[in-house]
This record gives sequence, C-alpha cells and structure tokens, in this order.
Amino acid sequence: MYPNTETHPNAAITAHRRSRSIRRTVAQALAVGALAAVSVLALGGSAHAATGVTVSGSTLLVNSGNVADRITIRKLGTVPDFFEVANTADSMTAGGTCTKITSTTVRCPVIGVNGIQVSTQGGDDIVTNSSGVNLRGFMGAGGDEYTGGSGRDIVNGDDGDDLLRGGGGNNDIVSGDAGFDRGSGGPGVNDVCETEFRSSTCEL
Ligand SMILES: [Ca+2]
Ligand SMILES: [Ca+2]
Ligand SMILES: [Ca+2]
Repeated sequence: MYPNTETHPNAAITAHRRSRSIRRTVAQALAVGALAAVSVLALGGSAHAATGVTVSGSTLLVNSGNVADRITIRKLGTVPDFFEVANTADSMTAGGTCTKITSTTVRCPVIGVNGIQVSTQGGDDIVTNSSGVNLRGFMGAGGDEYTGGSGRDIVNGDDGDDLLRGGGGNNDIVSGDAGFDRGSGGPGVNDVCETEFRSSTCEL
C-alpha cells in the first residue's frame, strides 16, 4: 500500500506530497520554457526573417533563411573599397560597419576583412562570389548552385542535387554531401571536388 517505505504511513504521505511538489515544479519549468520559446519566435527566431549582412572580426558574414536566395558578392570602388552583397530574392538587414543601400543591397567596408562566410539554409539557392576574397559557404538543403571567384572557395552543398563551381584560384574545395552533385574546380590547381560528377578541372 505504501511503496518504497516500511515505516510509518505518514512517511509515505510526506513522500507523496514531495513527489507531487516536484511534479508541479517540473510542470512550471516546462511552461516557462514554452513561453521563452514563443518569445524567441516573436523576436525573429522563426524560420525566416531577412538576409543579414555584417562584419564580425575579419569576416564578412551573410546569413539567409529558408527562401530561394539569389545572392551575389562583389568588391567595388577604389579608396575606400567596399563589398556589395545583393540578394534579389529577399529583404536585407545591415549590421556592424555595413550599410543598407537598397532593400536588396548592403555594402560593407573591405578594410580589415580577409574572408567571407555565407549560409543560405533551405531553398534552391544561387550564390556567386565575384569578390576574389576567400569564402566558406554552407548552402543548406535544396538544389543549390554556387560559383566561386579567384579566391579560395570552400563550399558545402548539403542535401539536394547541387552544382558547385570553385571558379578561379587554387585549392578550392567543393563538397556535395547528400544528393547527386556536380563539381568543377575551375582554373587553378589542387582543386578538390567531393561530388558524384567531377569535371576535368577537379585535380584532386
Ligand atoms: Ca539551400
Ligand atoms: Ca575559387
Ligand atoms: Ca548535395
């Protein structure tokens, strides 16, 4: 009748009350957690907000959500030079030293930046790096298309049938991940294509 106790029945009642109290505390904690999750979603933590462009340390960061992005990255100007990031398929936000030029264009000073990181998540994305600066790309799920520039491009296609081009420069690495992926190294040497189809420009 009183499991886990061989003493006075009151001990069982006390244990039962303690157990009920713990259950109530857990339930309250879960409720608070659920509210916190709702708040995060309300603040923009949903599946998609806008394409964010900012500079963190020496890296230009481009992060988009689950839409079919059309992103190009260029380097323009003379003094001072700046990056221009455009996504014609999405609205954009500018952080750090970057400035929003139009609803689909953001510019960031080149000074102090020696690398680019792009993450496009889900959707059939198209990304072109015409900047000549080294780039690490994470294309996310979907049938994505990436075209690299004269810098070193290291790109992962993730799920979906992707087309990944390293472009000019040496030591590009294009990795298709799941799906039937096609890779090319472009001009330059020592390009690595971890893809189902490899063009003759993949040296490794
Ligand atoms: Ca994608
Ligand atoms: Ca390249
Ligand atoms: Ca893939």
